[in-house]
Amino acid sequence: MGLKIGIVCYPFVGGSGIVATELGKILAERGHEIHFISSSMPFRLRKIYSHIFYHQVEVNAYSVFQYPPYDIQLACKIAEVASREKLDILHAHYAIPHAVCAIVAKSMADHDFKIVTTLHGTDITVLGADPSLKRAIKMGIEGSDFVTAVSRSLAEETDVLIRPEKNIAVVYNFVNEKIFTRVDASHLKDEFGIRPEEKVIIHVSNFRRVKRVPDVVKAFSLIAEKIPAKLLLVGDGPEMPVVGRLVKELGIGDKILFLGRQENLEELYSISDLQLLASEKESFGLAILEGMACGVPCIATRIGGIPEVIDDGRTGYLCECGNVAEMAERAVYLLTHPSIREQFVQAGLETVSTRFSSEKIVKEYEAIYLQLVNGG
Ligand code: GMT
Repeated sequence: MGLKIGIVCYPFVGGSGIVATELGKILAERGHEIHFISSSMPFRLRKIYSHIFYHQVEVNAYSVFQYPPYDIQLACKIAEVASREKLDILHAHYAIPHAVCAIVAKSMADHDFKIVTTLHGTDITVLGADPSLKRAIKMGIEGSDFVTAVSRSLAEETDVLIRPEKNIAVVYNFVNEKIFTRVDASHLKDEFGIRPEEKVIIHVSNFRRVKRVPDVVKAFSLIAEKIPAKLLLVGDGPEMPVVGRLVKELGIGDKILFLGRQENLEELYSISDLQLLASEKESFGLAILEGMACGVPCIATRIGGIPEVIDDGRTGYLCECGNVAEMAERAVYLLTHPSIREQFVQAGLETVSTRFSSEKIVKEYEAIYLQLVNGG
């Protein structure tokens, strides 16, 4: 039975928006009708899909208010779409503001629907630690009909920080294998001036402080002392000036490509040998999975949900947060032992297809929706 599902997410670049968008696309392929409700078009929803609709939340700045009432306008839009389209499910990605807005919308709408909320991390690990927001997060969780977290670690952390009277199920993130697969992008190496003997290391993030991009640069600097290598820095964000200064101080500007925000990441992964992620908070680390699906093992920090994604010593390596020497040592080992790296690549591809495939995970969400709609 095809369901009518509303999806509320942050549409801009970021793991939660990507997961929400890919989920909507695959659900539509499976015969459901999808309604994205967001402030702008989700960035991976580039073309027209017959079963996917997009409803824009208008954010008006009224001179009488100091701040535009975005959350209220989102709640009104959800209520309007749910009533008109007779939504069965509203899937909110993030407890605040989205789950809270969905709850407000439900009380305003003249059609009843079930609320599924997915916790992605920042809503709990950062906002959940703010006492002024805790109550709202708890209300968003407890007022939802079903709550999921993208890793066991995040589910446990939510229990500790928020103490909700609600079970939180783990539904892992997934990767759209139709997009994330190794492609022939070797021409890019020439275009970027990467020599054949140079290993390519990639880091992809939004350059927020929690990502500790300076650690990536420091680890790379140690790696580059041992082997010829280039670092692709993909993304942009508040830490970019700090990163730029560090690169200058270390005198490695000629080995680093600042690529900014990019869309066709599979091409960049396809020319990469290794990924580095040095975050101090990460509920899952979607970039690890996207890289793995393109045959790129990752060395990352042993924090949050990352150990649930990387099998240490089999699909990648885990290092203590801040230990750049350990990260560099592991990287040099993997990059100078091609047969071991290849074993990691194969084990990573298998992990993607068995534990994190789109089919497996989308079916898990589908089962939750059906259970709710059928009164389970
Ligand atoms: O990490 C970010 O800064 C972005 C944030 C988001 O909203 O996309 O990422 C969170 O959700 C992703 C998708 O579930 C996870 O892969 C990221 O690990 C998580 N970020 C954090 O926990 C810091």
